[in-house]
Formats: sequence, C-alpha cells, structure tokens
Amino acid sequence: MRHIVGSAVSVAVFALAVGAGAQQDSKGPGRTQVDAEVLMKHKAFHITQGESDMRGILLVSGERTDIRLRNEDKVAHEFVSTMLYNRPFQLNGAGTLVRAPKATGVRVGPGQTVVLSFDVPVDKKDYIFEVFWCNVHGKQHGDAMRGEILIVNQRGEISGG
Ligand SMILES: [Cu+2]
Repeated sequence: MRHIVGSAVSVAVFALAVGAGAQQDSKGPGRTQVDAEVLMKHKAFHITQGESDMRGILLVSGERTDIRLRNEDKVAHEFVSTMLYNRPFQLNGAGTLVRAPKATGVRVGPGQTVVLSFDVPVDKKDYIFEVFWCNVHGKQHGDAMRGEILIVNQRGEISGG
C-alpha cells in the first residue's frame, strides 16, 4: 500500500503555510502569484493586493485570475460575489462552496487561506461593477464586510474616470 494520501496532506499543509506566511516574498519560487488578495481581519475586508482607485478589487475582463482569500480572524468568513454567480471557478485550499441568491462564493475557516481561480467575465461596456460580501457579517448595507469589484476591459483604461 502506497502512502499517496499522506504525501498529499503534507503538500497541502506546506502550501497553506506559505500562503499564510510573509507578504514580502511574493515573487519567490514555489509561491503562487495571485492577481488580488483579500485579507479578512477584525471582521472587515482589507484588499492587500490588486486594489482599485475606489478601494475595491480591480480585475481585467477575460483574464484568468487568482484571488487569494486570507482569514486571520477566529471566526469563519465568506467571500460571496455576484461576479461568481453561474460562473465556474476553482478553489485551492480548505474552502467550502457558498450559494446565496444571485451570488456564489466560498467560506473560509478561521486562519485558513483559499485561492479562487476563474475567468473574469467579459462585457461590452468599458467597465462593470460587481459586489462581494460576507454572508455572515456583511448582508446589510452599511456592514463592514462588503466590497466592490471593478472589471475593466484593459489595464489602465479608465485612469481619469
Ligand atoms: Cu464574516
């Protein structure tokens, strides 16, 4: 009997440790480059990478995109978005699929890191807005755990807008 399961687990633990580690070595070998990173801390979202001018997440339409979700709180948080509704995406890490009305997302346990991978939607408009929220702490307007995603056709196209 081969210990395939055992080695898979140690790889997963290593990946998690790297993901939760220092933010400085983002270009180091073995570390996945992501397009955006959202830190969940003190029951708020903090966009630590890939932030738009409007303090939302900036994405480019049609591009394969990775968003890292890091939960540093002691409670579970969710990243649920209208952008992911009816859209295939991959989860890397210990996340659970979450469905809400007209939105889909992932639940991230305390201290966990999950990477979401998907193709950013394409639209005829120059830019479109989508929203994201934690379905536990951000359901109401005015709650802290809500945010916006700005999708542009090309990088830098709306500078000045
Ligand atoms: Cu939450």
